[in-house]
Amino acid sequence: MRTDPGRAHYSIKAAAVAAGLSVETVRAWERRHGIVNARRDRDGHRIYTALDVARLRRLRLATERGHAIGKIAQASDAELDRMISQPDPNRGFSAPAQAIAAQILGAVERYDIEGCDQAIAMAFALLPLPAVVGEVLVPVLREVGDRWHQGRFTIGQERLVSSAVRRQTSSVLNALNATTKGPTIVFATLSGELHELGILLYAALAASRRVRVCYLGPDMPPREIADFCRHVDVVAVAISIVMIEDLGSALQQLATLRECLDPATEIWIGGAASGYAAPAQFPLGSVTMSGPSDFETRIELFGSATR
Ligand code: B12
Repeated sequence: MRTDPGRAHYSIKAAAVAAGLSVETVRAWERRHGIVNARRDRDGHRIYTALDVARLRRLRLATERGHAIGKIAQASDAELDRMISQPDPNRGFSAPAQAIAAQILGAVERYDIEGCDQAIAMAFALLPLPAVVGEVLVPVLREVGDRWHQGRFTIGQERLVSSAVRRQTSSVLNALNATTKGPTIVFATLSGELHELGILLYAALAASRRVRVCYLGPDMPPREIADFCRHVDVVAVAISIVMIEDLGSALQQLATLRECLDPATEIWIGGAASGYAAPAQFPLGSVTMSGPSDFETRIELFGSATR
């Protein structure tokens, strides 16, 4: 099953929420800058396609990087993607986060297992969870990956840090999840995708927002995920796609997942490789998330619908 990206099916409210904007902003951008050409339904209300939503989201991300909407309103999607992929000049990580990240990397350089564990524990103890994820662990994991790729870190050093991150994030997730009841979001990666830390960190973020989380982990066949969801009160399945080479397989598996899941269950998709697929390649009922702000918006919506 495939999304028809040209089919208009979002109201202005749904489109604004999905793009991370307010309805007023969408209206003002349309009026002043003609950003998308929304069609009208029989009652005269604006309706938006998945392509419109993707464009609105790109425009939002570019404006968050300091580009004036008037200057970028007519930019192509490829130009907007280039703007979005530049390092964010407004995003200064806090000094404590930077110091802890440096401490973790120093410990890994020295093969200091306890030092690495202590520095990660310090991040969880001292910083709010979004900062632990966004300012410490993700940058550290990316740096470790780059050093491994350049031959400056061994596989053992990569394992040292990734297993410490997995252990400590899992225990934070379990503690947060212990008292939360209600509809659940399932987190997993598909068959063949072994990179689980992105989805684990996002599971912890969701649990910290008082959402019940079920973490199934990596390498899950789509039919098994769907089977699990039939036994639990699941509202969304969050999937991470990291390996670009495996994107084709991931898209096929997502189609299978969609076929087997209850149509009301959303599929949330993130991870480094997910941005390489066009919106039309994802099945109907999927929500692609380019970063923490999309995720937080969705969690907020989900929370307000179930509270
Ligand atoms: C740890 C690691 C591993 C571990 C994973 C252990 C584990 N338990 O997860 C192991 C050893 C298994 C591994 C194996 C491999 N790896 Co590796 N690995 C990494 C490393 C260092 C960290 C991965 C990670 O956790 N990243 C940090 C996460 C937190 O970032 P992220 O995935 O981009 O996700 C972010 C967002 O996208 C978001 N997110 C992610 N998912 C989702 C989902 C939703 C719904 C939402 C809302 C958000 C979201 O969360 C994150 C925070 O913003 C990366 C380096 C890197 N740059 O990431 C390489 C890296 C991903 N690996 C790489 C490679 C090449 C491999 C191997 C092929 C190596 C090999 N020759 O065997 C295998 C492939 C295994 C497989 N089939 O999956 C490459 C991938 C390049 C590519 N082609 O895409 C990287 C980038 C390293 C590099 N610089 O070359 N790896």
